[in-house]
This record gives sequence, structure tokens and C-alpha cells, in this order.
Amino acid sequence: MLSWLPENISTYGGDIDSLMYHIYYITGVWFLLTYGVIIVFLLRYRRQEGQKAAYVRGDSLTQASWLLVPLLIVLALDLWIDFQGSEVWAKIKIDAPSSDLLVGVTGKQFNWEIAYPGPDGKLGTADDLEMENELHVPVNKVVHVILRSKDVIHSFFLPNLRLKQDVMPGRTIEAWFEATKPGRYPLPCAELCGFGHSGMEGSLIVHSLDEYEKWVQKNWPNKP
Ligand SMILES: [Cu+2]
Repeated sequence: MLSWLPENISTYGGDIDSLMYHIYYITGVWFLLTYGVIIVFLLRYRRQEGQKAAYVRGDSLTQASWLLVPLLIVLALDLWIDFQGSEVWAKIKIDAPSSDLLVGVTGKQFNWEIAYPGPDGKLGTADDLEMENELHVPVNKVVHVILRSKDVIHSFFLPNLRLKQDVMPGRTIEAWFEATKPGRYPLPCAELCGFGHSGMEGSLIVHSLDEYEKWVQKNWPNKP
């Protein structure tokens, strides 16, 4: 069910998806329930000959409970979602695994500037390689992404990796992911950032380890 989500190729994608399904099912059941009650009441209490409409203010507890009981249930479900979500949130946002693979991604109207640190492993040095809109990574390796913006707010979005992070001018934000399947995947901007926003789309290229090694050798032939 609900297999319309894009293919998941992220180590933590399953956690995000199960949280999503959780929310879908809760809100789905609640949606059917409330609209079911509305429809039943519309039919049952429709206009009838000789019966005047009553003006109900909810003064008695029995009447007010029509609001208070659903309110408490919704609140409890909300806390349940928060509780379940906090575990996933901590796993992804707080306990990021360490990695020596680093890549810089800078959003600008209307491109992603991707910077690879080169053999010294540091960004902002002479051996950096810069390219536009192509994020090359190896499969099954943790990659840290250093996110920046040159102008306005953009949003770094890798739907297949279940990763979406706003990119803010003046701030450096770190994210991470680990892709589990080689291929080419979309990297759109998910924040309306101006006239060319809809065309702001890069690619994530996940290489097999051999292929990635070849890509590295091609770009840094003297890499030790
Ligand atoms: Cu953008």
C-alpha cells in the first residue's frame, strides 16, 4: 500500500517512510471517521416536517464532550506521532555517523554548486573540484554534505534518500546520507527561490565502488 513514494535508496529511508505511513494511517482513519459522522448526521438530522432546528451552544458537558473528546484523542495521537518521530529524528539529526567523505553544496539562483575537497580532504583549498548540479558519491558510504546559500533560501532535496534540508544564506548546515543503490537520482530545489526555481534541478550520481574510484582517478590523477 502507498507504494507511490519514490524508490528508497537511503539507509534511514525506511525509518522516515514508516513514520510517514504512521501519519497517513492515523490521519486517514480520522478523516473517514469525521466525514462519516458528518454524513450520517446530515442524513439523520435533515429537515423534517414540524421539527424546528435547535440552537446548541455546548453549555452542558454532554454537548461540550463532542468537542472535548475528539480534541483529547487528536492530542494523544499527536503526542504518539511526536514520540515515534523523536527517535527517528535523533538517529538522523543528532547521532550522525562519522565519515571522511565530504562534499560542499551551495545553492544559488538557480543552480547547485558542488565542491569536492580533493585528496587533502578539505574544502576551500586549491585541489577542490567544482562542478554544477552533479553530486557524485560512492554507494554504501556515509557522505557528509556542507550546505550553504549564496543568495536566498533554497532547499536541498534528495527524494530517493528521504533527505530535505533548507539551505540558508549566512548559515552553514551539515547533513548526511548513505545511498544503497547505484544510479542517477533527481536533486531538485524544494523551496520557491525565484523565477528560475522550477529549473533548479541537479542530479545525484551514485557510483559503484569501482566506478567511483575511476571517477576519482580521472579528476585527481595524482591522488595517493
Ligand atoms: Cu532554489
